[in-house]
Amino acid sequence: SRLFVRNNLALPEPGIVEDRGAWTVELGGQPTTLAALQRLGTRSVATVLQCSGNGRGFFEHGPSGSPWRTGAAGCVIFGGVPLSAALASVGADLDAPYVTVTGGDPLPADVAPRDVVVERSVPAAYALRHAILAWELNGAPLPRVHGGPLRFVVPGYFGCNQVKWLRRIAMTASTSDAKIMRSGYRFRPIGEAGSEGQPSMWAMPVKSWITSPLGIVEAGRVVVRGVAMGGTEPLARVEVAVLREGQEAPRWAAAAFTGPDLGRFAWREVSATLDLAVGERARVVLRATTAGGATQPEHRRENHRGYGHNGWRDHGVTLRACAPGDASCRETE
Ligand SMILES: Nc1nc2c(c(=O)[nH]1)N[C@H]1C(S)=C(S)[C@@H](COP(=O)(O)O)O[C@H]1N2
Ligand SMILES: [Mo]
Repeated sequence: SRLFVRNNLALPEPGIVEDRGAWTVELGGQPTTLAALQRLGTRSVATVLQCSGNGRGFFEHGPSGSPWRTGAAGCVIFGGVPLSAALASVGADLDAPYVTVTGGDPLPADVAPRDVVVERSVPAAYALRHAILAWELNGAPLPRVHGGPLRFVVPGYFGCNQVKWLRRIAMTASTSDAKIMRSGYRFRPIGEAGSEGQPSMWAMPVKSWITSPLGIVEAGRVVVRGVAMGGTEPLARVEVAVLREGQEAPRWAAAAFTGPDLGRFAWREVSATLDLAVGERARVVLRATTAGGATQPEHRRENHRGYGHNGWRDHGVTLRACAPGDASCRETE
């Protein structure tokens, strides 16, 4: 219930989830129903769902779109049928470089459909290994706002590829010519228009951030908690550093994994303890590294839409330690 919601168009009407089993989806040119897909069995996957614009609020050039800092992400468990099994059940030819996926958003009447339709393409080799067609979220029927009755889920990829109200899946020779794929969700220099030559927002990079505390703390031993994700790779380690007044260079120490390991696409809760003296102000930062050796960069990579920020410096928090029992300890900054 606390998961962010992001829609490019209007939300489909409530009736969309009234008769879930009758929902139709075209697979490799053949129509099938959700009821038929559900007879193929259920597999679940824990994954981070994160908008490309999560962290946009840290960019200084004022990119358009919601200025998210860390709110446009959550870790959830989706349940459904593997894409490969669904395509095999209708005898679809799997030999194509891309999987192209179309959402069932209501399209405004006054705009060219290809300019607004939510249709994304992802590399077939990756999707056939990991993607599922999901009808469950955390063990319950997928809510309408999150794409119910049926949604495409490609774990480890950015949110824009997790197409809701799934209507069509096709194996394609090239990526979709829909605007959202052709020029949307492109990692591009500030001021430059989107085009096919620029990287599409597909795989998520390694990232972490602090979730608590976020401001004033009681001096003494402070437990800092956060989350860390490897994107498409398992995590190897997470480190913490305390930057005291005037200190720029971090001295990294190991943070501990505290939450369960729900697989490489999930995030993991981490914690670290530090000591702060009364009146001290310190910047606390986290840095995650994957098993493959990918590590968070210090800084964001500037880009027009403020996408893909995984820099460790911006994602730190500034803590101020007050005397235990002091009234100011109950304030927040
Ligand atoms: N059909 C459809 N699917 C969609 C979108 C959309 O507008 N329409 N938005 C995408 C974007 S940009 C994100 S970040 C995620 C957000 O998923 P959520 O709303 O379930 O959190 O859905 C993706 N799937
Ligand atoms: Mo997004």
